[in-house]
Amino acid sequence: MAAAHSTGSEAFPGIPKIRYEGPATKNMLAFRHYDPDALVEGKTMRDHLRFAVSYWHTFRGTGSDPFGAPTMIRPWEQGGDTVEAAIARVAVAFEFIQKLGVDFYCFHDRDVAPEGKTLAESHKHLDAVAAALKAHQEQTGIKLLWGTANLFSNPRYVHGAATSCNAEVFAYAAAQVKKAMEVTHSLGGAGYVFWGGREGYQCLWNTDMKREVDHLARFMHMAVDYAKEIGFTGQFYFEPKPREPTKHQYDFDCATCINFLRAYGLEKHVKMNIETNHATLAGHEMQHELEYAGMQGYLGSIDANTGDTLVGWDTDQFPTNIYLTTQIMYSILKYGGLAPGGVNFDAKVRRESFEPVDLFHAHIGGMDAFARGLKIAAAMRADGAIQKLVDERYASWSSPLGKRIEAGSESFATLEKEMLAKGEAAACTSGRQELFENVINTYM
Ligand code: XLS
Ligand code: NI
Ligand code: NI
Repeated sequence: MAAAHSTGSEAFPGIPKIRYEGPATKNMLAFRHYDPDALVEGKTMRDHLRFAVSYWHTFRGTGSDPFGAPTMIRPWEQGGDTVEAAIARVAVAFEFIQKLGVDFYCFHDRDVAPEGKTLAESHKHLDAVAAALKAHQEQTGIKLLWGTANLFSNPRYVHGAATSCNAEVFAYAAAQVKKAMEVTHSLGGAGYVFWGGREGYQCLWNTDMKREVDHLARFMHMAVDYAKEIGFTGQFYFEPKPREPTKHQYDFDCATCINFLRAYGLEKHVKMNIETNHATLAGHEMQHELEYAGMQGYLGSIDANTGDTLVGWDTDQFPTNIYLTTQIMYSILKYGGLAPGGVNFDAKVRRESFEPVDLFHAHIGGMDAFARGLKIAAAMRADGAIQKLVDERYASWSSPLGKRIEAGSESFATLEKEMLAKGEAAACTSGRQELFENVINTYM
Protein backbone atom coordinates (compact mmCIF):
# COMPACT_ATOMS: atom_id res chain seq x y z
CA MET A 1 0.00 0.00 0.00
CA ALA A 2 1.86 3.09 -1.20
CA ALA A 3 1.41 6.10 1.02
CA ALA A 4 1.01 9.51 -0.54
CA HIS A 5 4.10 11.54 0.18
CA SER A 6 6.76 13.35 -1.73
CA THR A 7 9.94 12.57 0.19
CA GLY A 8 10.10 8.91 -0.74
CA SER A 9 10.55 7.86 2.89
CA GLU A 10 7.68 6.96 5.13
CA ALA A 11 6.90 8.99 8.23
CA PHE A 12 5.43 5.93 9.95
CA PRO A 13 7.77 3.12 8.90
CA GLY A 14 6.77 -0.36 9.89
CA ILE A 15 3.15 0.55 10.38
CA PRO A 16 0.98 -1.16 7.81
CA LYS A 17 -2.44 -0.16 6.59
CA ILE A 18 -4.80 -0.79 9.52
CA ARG A 19 -7.41 -3.40 8.62
CA TYR A 20 -10.48 -4.96 10.14
CA GLU A 21 -9.53 -8.34 11.59
CA GLY A 22 -12.47 -8.99 13.91
CA PRO A 23 -12.78 -9.26 17.71
CA ALA A 24 -10.59 -12.38 18.01
CA THR A 25 -7.43 -10.89 16.50
CA LYS A 26 -4.30 -10.58 18.62
CA ASN A 27 -2.96 -7.76 16.41
CA MET A 28 -3.23 -4.43 18.26
CA LEU A 29 -2.70 -2.53 15.01
CA ALA A 30 -6.00 -3.79 13.61
CA PHE A 31 -9.69 -3.03 14.04
CA ARG A 32 -11.78 -5.44 16.05
CA HIS A 33 -15.09 -3.72 15.38
CA TYR A 34 -14.69 -0.98 12.77
CA ASP A 35 -15.40 -2.79 9.52
CA PRO A 36 -15.89 0.16 7.15
CA ASP A 37 -18.04 -1.60 4.57
CA ALA A 38 -20.17 -3.64 7.00
CA LEU A 39 -23.82 -2.64 7.01
CA VAL A 40 -25.65 -1.38 10.08
CA GLU A 41 -29.30 -0.39 9.62
CA GLY A 42 -28.71 -0.66 5.88
CA LYS A 43 -25.80 1.81 5.80
CA THR A 44 -22.04 1.19 5.92
CA MET A 45 -20.15 1.90 9.13
CA ARG A 46 -18.01 4.28 7.12
CA ASP A 47 -21.08 6.34 6.18
CA HIS A 48 -22.56 6.27 9.67
CA LEU A 49 -19.37 7.37 11.37
CA ARG A 50 -17.61 9.62 8.84
CA PHE A 51 -14.45 9.64 10.97
CA ALA A 52 -12.09 12.59 10.78
CA VAL A 53 -8.55 13.17 12.08
CA SER A 54 -7.82 16.54 13.74
CA TYR A 55 -4.78 18.17 12.18
CA TRP A 56 -4.04 20.26 15.27
CA HIS A 57 -3.77 17.54 17.88
CA THR A 58 -2.45 14.72 15.75
CA PHE A 59 0.12 16.53 13.61
CA ARG A 60 0.84 19.67 15.62
CA GLY A 61 0.42 18.51 19.22
CA THR A 62 3.71 18.58 21.05
CA GLY A 63 2.82 17.45 24.54
CA SER A 64 3.66 20.78 26.12
CA ASP A 65 1.47 21.77 29.06
CA PRO A 66 1.38 24.75 31.45
CA PHE A 67 4.07 23.05 33.53
CA GLY A 68 6.44 21.70 30.94
CA ALA A 69 8.09 21.57 27.56
CA PRO A 70 7.12 19.43 24.55
CA THR A 71 7.67 15.69 24.99
CA MET A 72 6.55 14.28 21.67
CA ILE A 73 8.97 12.65 19.24
CA ARG A 74 7.78 14.24 16.00
CA PRO A 75 10.26 14.14 13.12
CA TRP A 76 7.83 16.27 11.09
CA GLU A 77 8.27 19.21 13.51
CA GLN A 78 12.04 19.38 12.95
CA GLY A 79 11.74 21.78 9.99
CA GLY A 80 10.37 24.54 12.22
CA ASP A 81 7.45 26.82 11.44
CA THR A 82 8.23 27.41 7.76
CA VAL A 83 6.02 26.99 4.71
CA GLU A 84 8.39 24.32 3.39
CA ALA A 85 8.06 22.32 6.62
CA ALA A 86 4.29 22.82 6.53
CA ILE A 87 4.10 21.42 3.00
CA ALA A 88 6.29 18.46 3.96
CA ARG A 89 4.01 17.84 6.93
CA VAL A 90 0.99 17.49 4.62
CA ALA A 91 2.52 14.30 3.21
CA VAL A 92 2.97 12.98 6.76
CA ALA A 93 -0.64 13.76 7.62
CA PHE A 94 -2.02 12.04 4.55
CA GLU A 95 0.20 8.99 5.07
CA PHE A 96 -1.20 8.69 8.59
CA ILE A 97 -4.84 9.22 7.61
CA GLN A 98 -4.51 6.81 4.71
CA LYS A 99 -2.88 4.08 6.80
CA LEU A 100 -5.61 4.51 9.38
CA GLY A 101 -8.32 4.23 6.72
CA VAL A 102 -10.11 7.39 7.82
CA ASP A 103 -12.07 9.29 5.16
CA PHE A 104 -11.89 12.86 6.49
CA TYR A 105 -9.73 15.41 8.28
CA CYS A 106 -10.31 18.82 9.90
CA PHE A 107 -7.98 21.78 10.38
CA HIS A 108 -7.55 25.35 11.57
CA ASP A 109 -5.80 27.71 9.14
CA ARG A 110 -2.85 28.08 11.50
CA ASP A 111 -2.41 24.32 12.04
CA VAL A 112 -1.62 23.72 8.42
CA ALA A 113 0.30 26.91 7.57
CA PRO A 114 2.43 29.27 9.65
CA GLU A 115 1.18 32.74 10.40
CA GLY A 116 3.13 35.39 8.48
CA LYS A 117 4.34 38.81 9.59
CA THR A 118 1.37 40.46 7.86
CA LEU A 119 -2.12 39.31 6.97
CA ALA A 120 -1.13 39.22 3.28
CA GLU A 121 1.81 36.96 4.08
CA SER A 122 -0.41 34.67 6.18
CA HIS A 123 -2.87 34.42 3.27
CA LYS A 124 0.02 33.52 0.96
CA HIS A 125 1.29 30.82 3.30
CA LEU A 126 -2.16 29.32 3.57
CA ASP A 127 -2.61 29.28 -0.20
CA ALA A 128 0.70 27.49 -0.66
CA VAL A 129 -0.18 24.75 1.85
CA ALA A 130 -3.76 24.51 0.59
CA ALA A 131 -2.40 23.61 -2.84
CA ALA A 132 -0.52 20.70 -1.26
CA LEU A 133 -3.61 19.66 0.71
CA LYS A 134 -5.65 19.70 -2.48
CA ALA A 135 -3.12 17.58 -4.35
CA HIS A 136 -3.06 14.99 -1.54
CA GLN A 137 -6.85 14.96 -1.30
CA GLU A 138 -7.07 14.22 -5.00
CA GLN A 139 -4.39 11.54 -4.80
CA THR A 140 -5.90 9.73 -1.82
CA GLY A 141 -9.63 10.46 -1.92
CA ILE A 142 -9.43 11.77 1.67
CA LYS A 143 -11.85 14.67 2.15
CA LEU A 144 -12.15 17.74 4.33
CA LEU A 145 -14.96 17.41 6.90
CA TRP A 146 -14.59 21.00 8.02
CA GLY A 147 -12.20 23.87 8.16
CA THR A 148 -11.93 26.63 10.73
CA ALA A 149 -9.84 29.65 11.69
CA ASN A 150 -7.68 29.90 14.77
CA LEU A 151 -8.97 33.09 16.40
CA PHE A 152 -7.46 32.42 19.80
CA SER A 153 -3.69 31.78 19.75
CA ASN A 154 -2.30 35.10 18.51
CA PRO A 155 -2.05 37.82 21.22
CA ARG A 156 -4.20 40.15 19.06
CA TYR A 157 -7.13 37.98 20.15
CA VAL A 158 -6.46 38.57 23.83
CA HIS A 159 -9.93 40.13 24.27
CA GLY A 160 -11.63 37.85 21.77
CA ALA A 161 -12.11 38.09 18.01
CA ALA A 162 -15.70 38.87 16.95
CA THR A 163 -16.37 40.00 20.53
CA SER A 164 -13.18 42.01 21.04
CA CYS A 165 -13.42 45.51 22.49
CA ASN A 166 -11.06 46.45 19.63
CA ALA A 167 -12.92 47.06 16.35
CA GLU A 168 -9.80 46.48 14.25
CA VAL A 169 -9.39 43.06 15.81
CA PHE A 170 -12.97 42.29 14.72
CA ALA A 171 -11.99 43.43 11.22
CA TYR A 172 -8.83 41.30 11.24
CA ALA A 173 -10.80 38.25 12.41
CA ALA A 174 -13.31 38.85 9.61
CA ALA A 175 -10.49 38.88 7.08
CA GLN A 176 -9.01 35.71 8.55
CA VAL A 177 -12.35 33.87 8.48
CA LYS A 178 -13.03 35.09 4.94
CA LYS A 179 -9.79 33.50 3.84
CA ALA A 180 -10.35 30.30 5.82
CA MET A 181 -13.80 29.97 4.24
CA GLU A 182 -12.34 30.42 0.77
CA VAL A 183 -9.72 27.74 1.42
CA THR A 184 -12.31 25.39 2.94
CA HIS A 185 -14.50 25.95 -0.11
CA SER A 186 -11.69 25.34 -2.58
CA LEU A 187 -10.86 22.08 -0.78
CA GLY A 188 -14.47 20.94 -1.07
CA GLY A 189 -15.00 21.11 2.70
CA ALA A 190 -18.32 19.67 3.85
CA GLY A 191 -18.55 22.20 6.66
CA TYR A 192 -17.04 25.13 8.52
CA VAL A 193 -16.76 25.39 12.31
CA PHE A 194 -16.90 28.42 14.60
CA TRP A 195 -15.41 27.69 17.98
CA GLY A 196 -15.29 30.90 20.00
CA GLY A 197 -12.48 30.12 22.39
CA ARG A 198 -11.99 33.71 23.44
CA GLU A 199 -15.50 34.93 22.64
CA GLY A 200 -16.43 35.43 26.25
CA TYR A 201 -15.19 37.26 29.31
CA GLN A 202 -12.97 37.00 32.35
CA CYS A 203 -14.74 39.74 34.29
CA LEU A 204 -18.16 41.35 33.88
CA TRP A 205 -17.14 44.73 35.31
CA ASN A 206 -15.08 45.54 32.21
CA THR A 207 -17.43 43.81 29.75
CA ASP A 208 -20.32 45.21 27.70
CA MET A 209 -21.96 41.86 27.19
CA LYS A 210 -24.80 43.12 24.99
CA ARG A 211 -22.39 44.86 22.66
CA GLU A 212 -20.13 41.83 22.43
CA VAL A 213 -22.94 39.38 21.71
CA ASP A 214 -24.44 41.79 19.14
CA HIS A 215 -21.04 41.92 17.46
CA LEU A 216 -20.83 38.13 17.36
CA ALA A 217 -24.17 38.12 15.54
CA ARG A 218 -22.97 40.79 13.12
CA PHE A 219 -19.89 38.67 12.42
CA MET A 220 -22.00 35.58 11.78
CA HIS A 221 -24.30 37.42 9.38
CA MET A 222 -21.23 38.51 7.43
CA ALA A 223 -20.08 34.88 7.32
CA VAL A 224 -23.49 33.74 6.06
CA ASP A 225 -23.47 36.48 3.41
CA TYR A 226 -19.97 35.61 2.29
CA ALA A 227 -20.76 31.90 2.01
CA LYS A 228 -23.61 32.84 -0.30
CA GLU A 229 -21.35 35.15 -2.27
CA ILE A 230 -18.73 32.48 -2.98
CA GLY A 231 -21.23 29.63 -3.35
CA PHE A 232 -20.05 27.74 -0.27
CA THR A 233 -22.94 25.43 0.62
CA GLY A 234 -21.14 23.46 3.34
CA GLN A 235 -22.75 23.34 6.76
CA PHE A 236 -21.83 26.01 9.33
CA TYR A 237 -21.42 24.79 12.90
CA PHE A 238 -21.07 26.36 16.31
CA GLU A 239 -19.02 24.31 18.72
CA PRO A 240 -20.40 24.97 22.21
CA LYS A 241 -17.99 25.21 25.13
CA PRO A 242 -18.80 26.89 28.43
CA ARG A 243 -15.34 28.04 29.51
CA GLU A 244 -11.59 27.52 29.02
CA PRO A 245 -9.70 29.54 28.02
CA THR A 246 -12.10 32.25 29.29
CA LYS A 247 -14.14 32.14 32.47
CA HIS A 248 -17.34 32.27 30.44
CA GLN A 249 -17.81 31.66 26.72
CA TYR A 250 -20.92 32.89 24.93
CA ASP A 251 -21.36 29.54 23.15
CA PHE A 252 -21.87 27.91 26.55
CA ASP A 253 -23.87 24.83 25.51
CA CYS A 254 -26.33 23.76 22.82
CA ALA A 255 -29.33 25.45 24.42
CA THR A 256 -27.43 28.74 24.73
CA CYS A 257 -26.15 28.59 21.14
CA ILE A 258 -29.57 27.77 19.71
CA ASN A 259 -31.11 30.65 21.63
CA PHE A 260 -28.44 32.99 20.23
CA LEU A 261 -29.08 31.78 16.68
CA ARG A 262 -32.83 32.30 17.00
CA ALA A 263 -32.48 35.67 18.72
CA TYR A 264 -30.34 37.01 15.88
CA GLY A 265 -32.07 35.45 12.86
CA LEU A 266 -29.32 32.92 12.21
CA GLU A 267 -31.32 29.80 12.98
CA LYS A 268 -31.36 28.48 9.43
CA HIS A 269 -27.64 28.76 8.90
CA VAL A 270 -25.83 27.06 11.76
CA LYS A 271 -25.96 23.65 13.44
CA MET A 272 -24.08 22.28 16.43
CA ASN A 273 -20.69 20.55 16.48
CA ILE A 274 -20.91 18.88 19.87
CA GLU A 275 -17.81 17.86 21.83
CA THR A 276 -18.02 15.41 24.71
CA ASN A 277 -15.52 17.14 26.96
CA HIS A 278 -17.22 20.50 26.39
CA ALA A 279 -20.56 18.98 27.39
CA THR A 280 -19.10 17.74 30.65
CA LEU A 281 -17.51 21.14 31.32
CA ALA A 282 -21.00 22.61 30.92
CA GLY A 283 -22.28 20.20 33.56
CA HIS A 284 -24.09 18.03 31.01
CA GLU A 285 -23.71 14.53 29.76
CA MET A 286 -22.85 14.27 26.07
CA GLN A 287 -26.18 12.48 25.69
CA HIS A 288 -27.95 15.58 27.00
CA GLU A 289 -26.30 17.83 24.44
CA LEU A 290 -27.04 15.43 21.59
CA GLU A 291 -30.66 15.01 22.65
CA TYR A 292 -31.16 18.75 23.08
CA ALA A 293 -29.64 19.61 19.71
CA GLY A 294 -31.36 16.65 18.05
CA MET A 295 -34.84 17.46 19.31
CA GLN A 296 -34.47 21.06 18.10
CA GLY A 297 -33.15 20.01 14.67
CA TYR A 298 -29.62 21.28 15.30
CA LEU A 299 -27.56 18.08 15.50
CA GLY A 300 -24.72 18.63 13.05
CA SER A 301 -21.40 16.96 13.82
CA ILE A 302 -19.44 15.76 16.82
CA ASP A 303 -15.96 16.25 18.21
CA ALA A 304 -15.26 12.85 19.70
CA ASN A 305 -13.21 12.76 22.86
CA THR A 306 -13.72 12.34 26.57
CA GLY A 307 -12.68 14.20 29.69
CA ASP A 308 -11.35 13.19 33.05
CA THR A 309 -13.68 14.39 35.78
CA LEU A 310 -10.87 14.15 38.32
CA VAL A 311 -8.71 16.54 36.32
CA GLY A 312 -11.51 18.93 35.45
CA TRP A 313 -10.32 20.70 32.31
CA ASP A 314 -10.64 19.96 28.59
CA THR A 315 -8.30 16.96 28.64
CA ASP A 316 -9.40 15.87 25.13
CA GLN A 317 -8.71 12.17 25.67
CA PHE A 318 -9.53 9.54 23.09
CA PRO A 319 -12.92 7.94 23.79
CA THR A 320 -12.72 4.29 24.82
CA ASN A 321 -15.79 3.93 27.00
CA ILE A 322 -18.35 1.76 25.21
CA TYR A 323 -21.20 2.98 27.42
CA LEU A 324 -20.46 6.55 26.29
CA THR A 325 -20.17 5.70 22.60
CA THR A 326 -23.39 3.69 22.83
CA GLN A 327 -25.23 6.69 24.27
CA ILE A 328 -23.79 8.88 21.53
CA MET A 329 -24.65 6.54 18.69
CA TYR A 330 -28.15 5.86 20.06
CA SER A 331 -28.94 9.58 19.88
CA ILE A 332 -27.27 10.00 16.49
CA LEU A 333 -29.26 7.11 14.98
CA LYS A 334 -32.42 8.44 16.58
CA TYR A 335 -32.04 11.82 14.87
CA GLY A 336 -31.17 10.42 11.47
CA GLY A 337 -27.36 10.47 11.43
CA LEU A 338 -24.67 13.11 11.14
CA ALA A 339 -23.99 13.64 7.43
CA PRO A 340 -22.77 16.08 6.18
CA GLY A 341 -21.15 16.14 9.65
CA GLY A 342 -19.06 13.34 11.10
CA VAL A 343 -17.10 12.03 14.06
CA ASN A 344 -13.98 14.17 14.38
CA PHE A 345 -11.40 12.97 16.88
CA ASP A 346 -10.69 16.26 18.61
CA ALA A 347 -8.51 14.27 20.95
CA LYS A 348 -4.85 14.08 21.84
CA VAL A 349 -2.59 11.36 23.12
CA ARG A 350 -1.29 11.89 26.64
CA ARG A 351 1.92 13.81 27.12
CA GLU A 352 3.48 10.57 28.30
CA SER A 353 2.45 8.74 25.09
CA PHE A 354 5.07 10.47 23.00
CA GLU A 355 5.88 7.99 20.23
CA PRO A 356 4.24 8.23 16.80
CA VAL A 357 2.78 4.71 17.11
CA ASP A 358 0.67 5.97 20.02
CA LEU A 359 -1.26 8.09 17.51
CA PHE A 360 -2.33 4.86 15.82
CA HIS A 361 -3.28 3.09 19.05
CA ALA A 362 -5.33 6.13 20.09
CA HIS A 363 -7.31 6.42 16.87
CA ILE A 364 -7.81 2.66 16.51
CA GLY A 365 -9.23 2.55 20.04
CA GLY A 366 -11.53 5.48 19.41
CA MET A 367 -12.77 4.10 16.10
CA ASP A 368 -13.40 0.67 17.56
CA ALA A 369 -15.21 2.20 20.54
CA PHE A 370 -17.50 4.09 18.16
CA ALA A 371 -18.05 1.05 15.94
CA ARG A 372 -19.08 -0.95 18.99
CA GLY A 373 -21.32 1.85 20.19
CA LEU A 374 -22.93 1.92 16.76
CA LYS A 375 -23.54 -1.85 16.74
CA ILE A 376 -24.94 -1.85 20.29
CA ALA A 377 -27.19 1.15 19.64
CA ALA A 378 -28.49 -0.48 16.46
CA ALA A 379 -29.24 -3.70 18.40
CA MET A 380 -31.14 -1.68 21.01
CA ARG A 381 -33.17 -0.05 18.28
CA ALA A 382 -33.75 -3.31 16.42
CA ASP A 383 -35.63 -5.04 19.22
CA GLY A 384 -37.07 -1.80 20.54
CA ALA A 385 -37.04 -2.89 24.20
CA ILE A 386 -35.89 0.49 25.48
CA GLN A 387 -38.29 2.42 23.27
CA LYS A 388 -41.11 0.16 24.47
CA LEU A 389 -40.28 0.94 28.10
CA VAL A 390 -40.20 4.67 27.32
CA ASP A 391 -43.53 4.43 25.48
CA GLU A 392 -45.07 2.63 28.45
CA ARG A 393 -43.86 5.39 30.76
CA TYR A 394 -45.74 7.95 28.67
CA ALA A 395 -48.79 5.75 27.98
CA SER A 396 -51.18 8.25 29.58
CA TRP A 397 -50.41 10.67 26.75
CA SER A 398 -52.12 8.22 24.39
CA SER A 399 -55.34 8.46 26.38
CA PRO A 400 -58.10 10.75 25.02
CA LEU A 401 -57.15 13.48 27.53
CA GLY A 402 -53.41 13.23 26.72
CA LYS A 403 -54.13 13.39 23.02
CA ARG A 404 -56.36 16.43 23.39
CA ILE A 405 -53.71 18.30 25.42
CA GLU A 406 -51.00 17.48 22.90
CA ALA A 407 -53.25 18.57 20.06
CA GLY A 408 -53.81 21.95 21.74
CA SER A 409 -57.54 21.56 22.17
CA GLU A 410 -57.57 21.92 25.96
CA SER A 411 -57.13 25.02 28.16
CA PHE A 412 -56.58 25.75 31.86
CA ALA A 413 -60.35 26.14 32.23
CA THR A 414 -61.29 22.83 30.55
CA LEU A 415 -58.59 21.00 32.48
CA GLU A 416 -59.76 22.52 35.75
CA LYS A 417 -63.26 21.26 34.98
CA GLU A 418 -61.93 17.76 34.26
CA MET A 419 -59.88 17.61 37.46
CA LEU A 420 -62.61 19.11 39.63
CA ALA A 421 -64.83 16.27 38.43
CA LYS A 422 -62.13 13.65 39.12
CA GLY A 423 -60.93 15.14 42.41
CA GLU A 424 -57.38 13.69 42.01
CA ALA A 425 -55.01 12.69 39.22
CA ALA A 426 -54.43 9.02 38.44
CA ALA A 427 -51.64 7.47 40.54
CA CYS A 428 -48.12 7.76 39.07
CA THR A 429 -46.19 4.65 38.11
CA SER A 430 -42.52 3.88 38.81
CA GLY A 431 -39.81 5.47 36.65
CA ARG A 432 -38.00 2.10 36.59
CA GLN A 433 -34.57 3.68 36.13
CA GLU A 434 -32.81 0.58 37.47
CA LEU A 435 -34.75 -1.65 35.09
CA PHE A 436 -33.79 0.59 32.17
CA GLU A 437 -30.14 0.45 33.22
CA ASN A 438 -30.26 -3.32 33.56
CA VAL A 439 -31.85 -3.73 30.15
CA ILE A 440 -29.17 -1.53 28.61
CA ASN A 441 -26.45 -3.66 30.20
CA THR A 442 -27.87 -6.75 28.50
CA TYR A 443 -26.67 -5.29 25.18
CA MET A 444 -23.18 -4.34 26.37
C1 XLS B 1 -11.17 23.55 21.77
C2 XLS B 1 -11.98 23.18 20.62
C3 XLS B 1 -11.31 23.35 19.28
C4 XLS B 1 -12.32 23.28 18.17
C5 XLS B 1 -11.87 23.83 16.88
O1 XLS B 1 -11.49 23.25 22.91
O2 XLS B 1 -12.45 21.87 20.80
O3 XLS B 1 -10.31 22.40 19.10
O4 XLS B 1 -12.76 21.98 17.96
O5 XLS B 1 -11.50 25.17 16.98
NI1 NI C 1 -13.42 20.67 19.42
NI1 NI D 1 -12.19 21.03 23.04
